[in-house]
Amino acid sequence: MRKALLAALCVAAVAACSDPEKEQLKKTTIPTYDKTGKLTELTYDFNKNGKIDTWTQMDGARPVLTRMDKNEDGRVDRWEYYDAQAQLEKVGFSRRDDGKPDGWAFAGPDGKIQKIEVSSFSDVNRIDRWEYYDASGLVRADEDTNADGVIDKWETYANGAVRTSAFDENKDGRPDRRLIYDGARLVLIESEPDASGNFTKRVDVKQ
Ligand SMILES: [Ca+2]
Ligand SMILES: [Ca+2]
Ligand SMILES: [Ca+2]
Repeated sequence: MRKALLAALCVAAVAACSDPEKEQLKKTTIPTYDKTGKLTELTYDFNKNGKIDTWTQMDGARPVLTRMDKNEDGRVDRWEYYDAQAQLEKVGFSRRDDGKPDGWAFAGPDGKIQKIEVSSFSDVNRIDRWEYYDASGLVRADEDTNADGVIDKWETYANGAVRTSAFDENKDGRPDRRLIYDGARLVLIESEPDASGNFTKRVDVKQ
């Protein structure tokens, strides 16, 4: 997006574009200013088909939030949030594709996804699932399944498949039961944790 924004910002100055290209860019790059003359929004045609698909909320020269309709179906499907230093902070997406963000991806220093926050309420202030990633992909997910603000489900993943899944069943904030998988196969059920949280009961699942 930074590239798109830069292109948009220097639309008047760019000499490298051909004239029709420049004309189209001019038509789809529409600035909006408030009463004091401060730039508040800038549009852009990201896929260069002549139709505006990107709207960036601006605080003067600083981008705040970019909304994109990448497939141009009339519903926003990508949100880019910038911090006070105009650095990309997180990218929102809509798993339901209903025009509202319900997941937010955070990148690590290498640019790869490090964490995804998910809200089943499509509300950035009501996150109920936290996914953690490393180079191999998803490694861990914590979830608040009953929306009481306390995590009650913990999963670990290996090679894209769930490895362990632990549940808090008596609402004390600690896991009471843990299911161990081998591939997609449930192999072990642990339960009855002692005071320090170690499971005292183990049941092998016979196949
Ligand atoms: Ca477009
Ligand atoms: Ca869309
Ligand atoms: Ca909970």
